[in-house]
Amino acid sequence: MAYSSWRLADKRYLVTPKVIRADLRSRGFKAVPEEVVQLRDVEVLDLSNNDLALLPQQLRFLTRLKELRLASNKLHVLPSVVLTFERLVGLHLYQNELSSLPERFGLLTTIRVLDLRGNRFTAFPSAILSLTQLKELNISQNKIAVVPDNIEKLWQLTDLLMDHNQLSFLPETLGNLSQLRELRVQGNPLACVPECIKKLKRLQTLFLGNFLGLGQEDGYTISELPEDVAKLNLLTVMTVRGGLLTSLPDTFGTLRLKELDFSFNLFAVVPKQVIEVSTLEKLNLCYNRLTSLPDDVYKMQKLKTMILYGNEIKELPPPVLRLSRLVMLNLDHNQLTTLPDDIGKLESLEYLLVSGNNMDFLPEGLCNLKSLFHLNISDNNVEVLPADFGKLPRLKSARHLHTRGNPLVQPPRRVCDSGMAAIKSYQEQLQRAEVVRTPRIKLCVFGDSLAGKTSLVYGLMHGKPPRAASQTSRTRVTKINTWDTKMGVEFEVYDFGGNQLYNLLYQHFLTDGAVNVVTVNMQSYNPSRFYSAVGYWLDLLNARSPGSTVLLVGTHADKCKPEKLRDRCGDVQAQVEVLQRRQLQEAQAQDERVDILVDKTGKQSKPGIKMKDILPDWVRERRDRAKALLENRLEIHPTLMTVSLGKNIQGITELRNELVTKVSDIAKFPVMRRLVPQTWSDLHKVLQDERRKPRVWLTWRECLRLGQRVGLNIEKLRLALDHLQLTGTLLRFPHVPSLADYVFHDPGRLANVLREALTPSMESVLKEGKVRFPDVRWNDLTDAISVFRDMNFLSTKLLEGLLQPCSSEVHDGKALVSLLEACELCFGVKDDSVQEALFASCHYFPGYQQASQPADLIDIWAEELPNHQEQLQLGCQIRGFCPPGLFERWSTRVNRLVQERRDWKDGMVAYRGGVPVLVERAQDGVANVEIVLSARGQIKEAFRMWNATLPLLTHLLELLDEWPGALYSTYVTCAHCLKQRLENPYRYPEENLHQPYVVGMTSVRCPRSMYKESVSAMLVHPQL
Ligand SMILES: Nc1nc2c(ncn2[C@@H]2O[C@H](COP(=O)(O)OP(=O)(O)OP(=O)(O)O)[C@@H](O)[C@H]2O)c(=O)[nH]1
Ligand SMILES: [Mg+2]
Repeated sequence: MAYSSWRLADKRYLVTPKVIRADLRSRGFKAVPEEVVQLRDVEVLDLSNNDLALLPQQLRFLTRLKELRLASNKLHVLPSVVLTFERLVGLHLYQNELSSLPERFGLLTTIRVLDLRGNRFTAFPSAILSLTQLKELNISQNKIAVVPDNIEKLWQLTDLLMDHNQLSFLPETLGNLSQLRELRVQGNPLACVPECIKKLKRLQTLFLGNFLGLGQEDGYTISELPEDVAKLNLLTVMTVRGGLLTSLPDTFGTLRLKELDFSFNLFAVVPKQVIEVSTLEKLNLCYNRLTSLPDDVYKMQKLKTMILYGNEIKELPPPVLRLSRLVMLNLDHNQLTTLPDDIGKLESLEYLLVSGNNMDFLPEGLCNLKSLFHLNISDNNVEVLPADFGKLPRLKSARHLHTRGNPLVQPPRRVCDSGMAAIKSYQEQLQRAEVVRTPRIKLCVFGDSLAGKTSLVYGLMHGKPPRAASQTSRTRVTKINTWDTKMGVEFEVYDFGGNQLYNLLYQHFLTDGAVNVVTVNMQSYNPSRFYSAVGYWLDLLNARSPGSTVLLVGTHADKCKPEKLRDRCGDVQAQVEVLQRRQLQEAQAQDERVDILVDKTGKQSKPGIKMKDILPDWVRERRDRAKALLENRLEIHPTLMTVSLGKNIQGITELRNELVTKVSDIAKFPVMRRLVPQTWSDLHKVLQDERRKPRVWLTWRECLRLGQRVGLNIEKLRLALDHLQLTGTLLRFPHVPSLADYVFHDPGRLANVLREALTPSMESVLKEGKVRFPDVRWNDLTDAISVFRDMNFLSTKLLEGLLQPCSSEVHDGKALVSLLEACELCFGVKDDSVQEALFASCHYFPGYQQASQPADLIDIWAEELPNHQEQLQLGCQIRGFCPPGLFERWSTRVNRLVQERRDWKDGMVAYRGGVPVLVERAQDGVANVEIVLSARGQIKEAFRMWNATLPLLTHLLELLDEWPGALYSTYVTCAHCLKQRLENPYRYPEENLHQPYVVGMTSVRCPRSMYKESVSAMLVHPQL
């Protein structure tokens, strides 16, 4: 019977004297109460945590006593009555002031457990050595300097705990304690790992190291572990805290440890031997010098606890996310700036501690940690919690969420402090709210140079013609204005410059969902100029966003006589009709071609399976694209509206009304909804605020952060950004790999950067040379300009200088150059042999190149195909209209895939994988463009030739994908015809490109030779 609720006032114990266990802890006893003597049956007497300095002699009547607990009292000497307990098995004397034990103590030979922790022993009490039954001895936290040799007399010891003493060595005889399961000698000034431990074959737990654990360091000395450690094959727990370890013996990985603590050592990487310990469940590497985690960390598949606080880890690499059993991850006080997006993969994670890092952002993925129970993000720079944070299913209690020391604004601090329920309801409320807003829509104004675009925009916005020349000076790239019509809609007007050079850039500014105006100067119009003045823009729009709405506007009406104006308007309209018919026919023809392709490639339909289900993916994509194009025709307003913006203004009111009517169709312009989620409207506001800062773009991560601030999770953020893209307020390119990280929240700034690069003003460079390039000599500057003019290589330093007007602290010249590279306008070329900084690094802009094919190509590409070689030729035919800038952008994109390239306006020769490759662009007929890629080599090199050409073609097709209205097909030219130099060589259609070569394929007959000759299948079907 236990008697733990004893109150002295209540003397019931006298009535029930059969007390076996008496719990008299923490009663403030200065002396043992007399009544205790009467507990004759007591076997366990716990008097811990009182103020006892003595025990009464009468206690000797407690003759059944087996366990006496006297911890945390004031004993200076062992009370002599203790020596009378002949049955004593356990004696707990820890936290007293004992400094010695009487010799007679050795007579208590029944003792098995003796705890003398935290006393004042300066020498090992020799009386203990007589306790031959002793199994567990704890003499930690004393000042013992020597363990006697005859410790081996305690041959039954299983647990020997001697942490935090002053032992500088251990006797060899300790190795004879063959029953020892646990040995702790942590916090002693041991110079090395004691030799004797290798003999302790039964050892399961070993604590070494010099760390005192109280913020004190006692001269770390253990700098290596002996090879022998690996022989302790029953060892499951090992601690070497506070050493100088940087590496481990090779055999360490063979240990079958479950817990390993190497905290406070000097490891700079997680040793591979630790990762090899596949049984490990708990790993503590806190306060080492880790800066990262190795990729094979995932191999520790049993790991449940990983403690890494106090290192210098900057990021969590993806392999960590494969530790599927991880329950506790402690990364407090490292240098993390964020957590991986897919941290949610750690399905078992319950404890995540990341306080004291540099995180200013938490990924949405955090909300997928479905087991998360405890989170500490204190002392970071987090302003915003992920939008679904409140939905974390197990993180319910405020006690387990620590957010202090963060500048939280969303949800605000007071909400965060109120706990998860408050956070959840705050976030839900945010999602539900909607606001009424004036809708905004993107309006693009196109037209020839000087067609009157800027004047028209001015007229629309101000209701009067522009007076000052400065109001209509030549538009460079695009100028963006917000125009409030006061008729329930605002337009974000993109007024494009008419200069042909800017054609390269349209792909960055044209997006779906805009309303478009094509202006034509009626004063200078004549029928032969139709295509450049009007047709080109209609083809451009049809290629980029088929189905978009277009209004045609004739400007300079005041400069035309009425009948001339009527004739010219009539001609424009008639030619527009012809062009639309042509576009329709092309779309139909494409559809028919794809139908044939579907027939050819669709496998035999089986009963119950529709043909479309068994088409190859690429054919299905082609078919969907052709059908979509057929359905989405440009919607061109039937009459050409004329305006005058001379001295008097005319036609503007009608045009304004027409524009407002056009966009009021909500089915066609869904952005016209007046009611939008509050969060979208808030996002718009914060993005507008960002425009005040000198930034050209936001990174995707910054955008996620802003999204979180207004309560948008990643999916909803994407929807909101799509909406803002439709309204013309921002631009982003999630499908262009190099640009996926950029969000252009202020497209005008992007236009400025592109303008500086594309129409570089060398005059201003020369004029401001001293200011912009203080460390460049005048002559070098003029040389660099000549190199650019003659060879199109623009010194990177010069380019950075050109971009200076757009640069800021946030985006310096280098960052802006990277932006140009990401826009695929140019690529860097380095020449290591050149010393001068001005010439060592250059940028090449394919868009500037005007030179024709150089005469001296023969060295690389002989005019005639050498006899022993074959030519593999792949082609892409783009019909009707070729997207502007396509070839130039492709040329930039493939730069990293080729070596030793030489370029001219319509081509390039280079090596890829040692194979020479020739690429040529040719205009075929009026509007068809062919891009042809050829490689040469022997037939046995067919694999290399495919590898040299096919990836280049794939990149071209990827770029074409951005133009849903572009019509194209690919082919493989017959190598037989090429070899024979036949005119109009046969083209094997594109399905061949999708049918890889397999060994055993027979050769392919050449149709041009009336099927008499043949060509190796290796040159028709790709070798992959
Ligand atoms: N009389 C008359 N002059 C016009 C009209 N529209 C434009 N202009 C003049 O034509 C010139 C060119 O006009 P802009 O509006 O700058 O032409 P733009 O199309 O913007 O030119 P870029 O931006 O260089 O491509 C200016 O001098 C205008 O004043 C018009 O309807 N009547
Ligand atoms: Mg203009």
